[in-house]
Amino acid sequence: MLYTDRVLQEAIDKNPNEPEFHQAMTEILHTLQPFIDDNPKYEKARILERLVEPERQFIFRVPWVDDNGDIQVNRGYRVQFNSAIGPYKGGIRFHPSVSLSIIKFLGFEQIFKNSLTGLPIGGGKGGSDFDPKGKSEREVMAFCQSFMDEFYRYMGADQDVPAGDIGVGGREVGYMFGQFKRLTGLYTGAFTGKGIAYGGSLGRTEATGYGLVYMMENMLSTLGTNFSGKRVAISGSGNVAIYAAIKSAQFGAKVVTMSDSNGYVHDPEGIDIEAVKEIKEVRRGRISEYITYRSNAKYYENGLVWSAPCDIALPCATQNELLEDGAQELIKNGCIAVAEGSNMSTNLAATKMLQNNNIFFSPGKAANAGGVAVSALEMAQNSSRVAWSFEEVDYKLRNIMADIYNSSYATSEQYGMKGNLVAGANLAGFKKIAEAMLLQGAV
Ligand code: NDP
Ligand code: 2IT
Repeated sequence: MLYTDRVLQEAIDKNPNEPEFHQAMTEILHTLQPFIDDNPKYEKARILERLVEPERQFIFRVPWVDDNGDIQVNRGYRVQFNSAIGPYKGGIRFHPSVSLSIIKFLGFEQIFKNSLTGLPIGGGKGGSDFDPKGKSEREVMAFCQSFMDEFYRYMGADQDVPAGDIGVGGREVGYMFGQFKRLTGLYTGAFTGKGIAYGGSLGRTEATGYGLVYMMENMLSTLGTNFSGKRVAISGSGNVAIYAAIKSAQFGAKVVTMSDSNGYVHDPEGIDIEAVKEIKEVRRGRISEYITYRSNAKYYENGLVWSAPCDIALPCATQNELLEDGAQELIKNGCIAVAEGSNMSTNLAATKMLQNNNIFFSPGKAANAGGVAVSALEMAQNSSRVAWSFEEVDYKLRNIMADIYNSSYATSEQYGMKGNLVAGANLAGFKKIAEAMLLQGAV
């Protein structure tokens, strides 16, 4: 049995009931096979066995008092997956679907993504099954403070540096950082995605969405084209989706769809992003409200956002949101390129369908790495007590995304899979981590 297959089977057997983690491991370990075959030193050093086992993981109780005076209990998670190249780094997700499996898949992907950025950050992820939707400001604050009452002892600027993800934006980061500071008495860069008023980096809010579009810019350039005049289908209407839409429009494209968990809007004239920002960022409303802003737009409940004709697709909502049926629609409509804003937007079958039909595809760990990359720049600014301009951060981000694209593309070519960015990104990310693990001995 091949080394990768054996490790994968053992990890699946050891961690039953973790389907998302199995999915993420399967994709990565399968693409690592050619490289591992050439380098028996990795098997000898049990690198894969060590990679699939988190360094440690915490599951904790998060009790808080709601506005009726009742006590609510949620479950908190933090998986500190791998610190071979830097302190654990990765977001915190608040969503009712959060489970250990989801946090482990995200943490596992984060190891490779963070390695690809070229910056010194290890991999981790956390979250809770808490649902911020419909909660009052006070309830969200009470929850965030209770989450930190437990988690603060395991994190720190040189230890584990969380940030946002689904359901965790500037507001939640502010409440969590405030509580961390109160509990530890330390004003350090222990969190990223902070407000600009208290140590955040300019450009972090925009970074994931802008970075995603910079990745696509490189992909389109290889295809001999650019964003100008293209129709872009975007899913989601949160942080990543909104800034991907803004940058796509700045590059001359027309964003034709956006969505949330209830449905999607199709505006063939081009989405009015200011309207989406007002609905989502100011009022915390639903995307269905968009049609009150634009009479030409249509709202579809329960429909498949990928059925709207487009040239470029940017899934920016959540895992497994673009499966075989969505891929089929994109192929049918002549889409030329897909880049994942969300982590693991597609499954393996859908990815293969896209690739086999000549749709240029970038996996999330390359395409959405701009967010964590600017988080690492926020850490650098915090530790040197300086603040860079928006232009400086954006310039660095654009270069980092070009570097990630170039190294993923070059690695795919080196291993005879030219243009397969899934293989290229996994291999390029892996090489650096494995090297760091080998140099540090059996730890
Ligand atoms: P937000 O919470 O800001 O937005 C999430 C969006 O996705 C919302 O529109 C939400 O709709 C939708 N969504 C969430 N869960 C589901 C679901 N189960 N089904 C359908 N729609 C859903 O999160 P972000 O924009 O920050 O994150 C989006 C994706 O990008 C995630 O996969 C995240 O891991 C990834 N990512 C985020 C980074 C960041 O810096 N924020 C960095 C790299 C990746 P609704 O409001 O109805 O829930
Ligand atoms: O998935 C991700 O890369 C994030 N949610 C951002 C992580 C970070 O630490 O900025």
